[in-house]
Amino acid sequence: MKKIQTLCLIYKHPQILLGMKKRGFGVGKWNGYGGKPQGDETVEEAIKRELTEEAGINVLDIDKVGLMEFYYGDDEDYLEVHIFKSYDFEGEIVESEEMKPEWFHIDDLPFDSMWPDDRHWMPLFLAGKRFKGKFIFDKENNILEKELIEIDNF
Ligand code: 6OG
Repeated sequence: MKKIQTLCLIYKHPQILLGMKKRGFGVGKWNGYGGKPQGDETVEEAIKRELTEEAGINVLDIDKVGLMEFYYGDDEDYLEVHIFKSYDFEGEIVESEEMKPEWFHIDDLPFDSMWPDDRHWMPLFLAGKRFKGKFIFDKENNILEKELIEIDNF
């Protein structure tokens, strides 16, 4: 079964905001902010809410840049992750129970402590491209298969 998820990276050149996931899925990894839509929320509404709940900020612009499918081990479910970029927000970034925020220089991203797919699509993200992909992971979260293509638009 498909599970929809959202992910947003705030980009203030030359830095990107990541959060250390403090609990749940992906704990101990640096990642963008995000989560699943609730009720009949759109992915755009969901990502805005998650950024408010998890970082205490209100994003002023969001642009969908990526659409990824992730398959894990022999899990029957797979994730469809909608990836967004935001350049602007209002409010003061705060640490939450879920995420510890930190700005990283784009030349010094902590890929060793991020999901292994990120190092593949991040160059496209940073170059302002849009992309679609599919990654299959084994039980240790190593990449077994990957597809990644640049697209013009969604
Ligand atoms: P909660 O279910 O805890 O949010 N996510 C991934 N992010 C990246 N960069 N790579 C992956 O590759 C991912 N799989 C899931 C989506 C989970 C958050 O983790 C993201 C959500 O933002 C496998 O609410």
